[in-house]
Amino acid sequence: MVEIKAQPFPFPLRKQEIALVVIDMQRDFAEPGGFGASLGNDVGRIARIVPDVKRLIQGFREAGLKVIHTMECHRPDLSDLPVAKRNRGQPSLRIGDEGPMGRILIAGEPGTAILSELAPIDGEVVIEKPGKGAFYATVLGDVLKERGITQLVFAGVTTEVCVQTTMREANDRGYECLLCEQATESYFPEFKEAAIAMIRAQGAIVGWTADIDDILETISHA
Ligand code: C5J
Repeated sequence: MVEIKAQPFPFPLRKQEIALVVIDMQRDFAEPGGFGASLGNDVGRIARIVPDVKRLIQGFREAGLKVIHTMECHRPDLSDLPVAKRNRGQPSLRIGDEGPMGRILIAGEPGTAILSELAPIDGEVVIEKPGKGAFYATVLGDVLKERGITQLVFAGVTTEVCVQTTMREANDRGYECLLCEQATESYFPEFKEAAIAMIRAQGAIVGWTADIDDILETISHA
């Protein structure tokens, strides 16, 4: 059996059944003027992981493996935006408001787009999701089933919000989940560290975590 070196123990790779899920690498979370910045966050932290996320995506593509992208966004008429989500917190701009990159977190707006360096290529699935978890109110579960995917490697942002929520949703649905430590980030370094510790605690209760080079090395030779 081929294994990826991981924590808390090696991840048993089934190459025909694995896909990379890149969560919400959108301008709204990584660039000034977007949703993340409107909440007072240092978006530079997110921009810094772009080269590693790109390397991971490239490695999956070169190994002939599937890459799935997600985007947190809402319909222009806000019909899929719960009032409680729109009203939460005290941001300088709320979801749906006009910002410097268009309407915040609205499908089709420039700021909602995936960062150009990480843009999906033809044939890659893009899941638009109204929630933090990528399974809620989307076709992700059907897409994975149709393609025979049972193992998911995760990258993207933010570690403790959309990445961790989606990993927990996937884990409850029976997927084996592996988080790439260098290809995920939080606005809060201590939250990233805590999320990684929580995920792999108690014998990988939510999933495994691994170094990018160990993942890339193993999938390229499997
Ligand atoms: C947040 C996300 N943090 N993609 N979204 O609101 O993690």
